[in-house]
Amino acid sequence: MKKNLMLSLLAVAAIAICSNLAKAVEIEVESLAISNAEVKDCNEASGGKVVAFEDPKAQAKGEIDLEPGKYTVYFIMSAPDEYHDAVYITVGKMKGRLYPEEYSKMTKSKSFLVTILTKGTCPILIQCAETGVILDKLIIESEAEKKAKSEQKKAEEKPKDGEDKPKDSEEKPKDAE
Ligand SMILES: [Ca+2]
Repeated sequence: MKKNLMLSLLAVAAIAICSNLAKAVEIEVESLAISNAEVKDCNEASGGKVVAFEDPKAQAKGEIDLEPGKYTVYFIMSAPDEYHDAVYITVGKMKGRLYPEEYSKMTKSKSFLVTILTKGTCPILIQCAETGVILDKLIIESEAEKKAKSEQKKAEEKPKDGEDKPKDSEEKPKDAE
């Protein structure tokens, strides 16, 4: 019985490691090397801080290790209107121009697709396209993870008839011997 418990603990650990690997990378913009921009406190923001791009020369620089593959890149950000809403984001050699999906609230931006061909350190550069943008964090989500998520969502939506489905039915390993 002890052996079984050990095995199930190992399995739990393996699952934890795998799901951790699949997690989207979230980079607080305030944690990057900022120039010509101000880090500001913001209660509703992740990490309690945002970076305001009020200077056309504003930028944020960093780097990240990525496995080869396809990634969806987007911001959590806010902007006042369509004339003050755009930032350039460069991941590796690919550059995109992103802006929020809605105005005057902290929300997701449009996304762009990045392909990483070689394993290694990948430079990240965020540059001002229009002033007035407030950046909370940058999210880099692997396409494989996105696919897994949407499949999970589909599976959750399937049982339509009957009572409410229990949402967090996490199965914990039983300590019974
Ligand atoms: Ca933040």
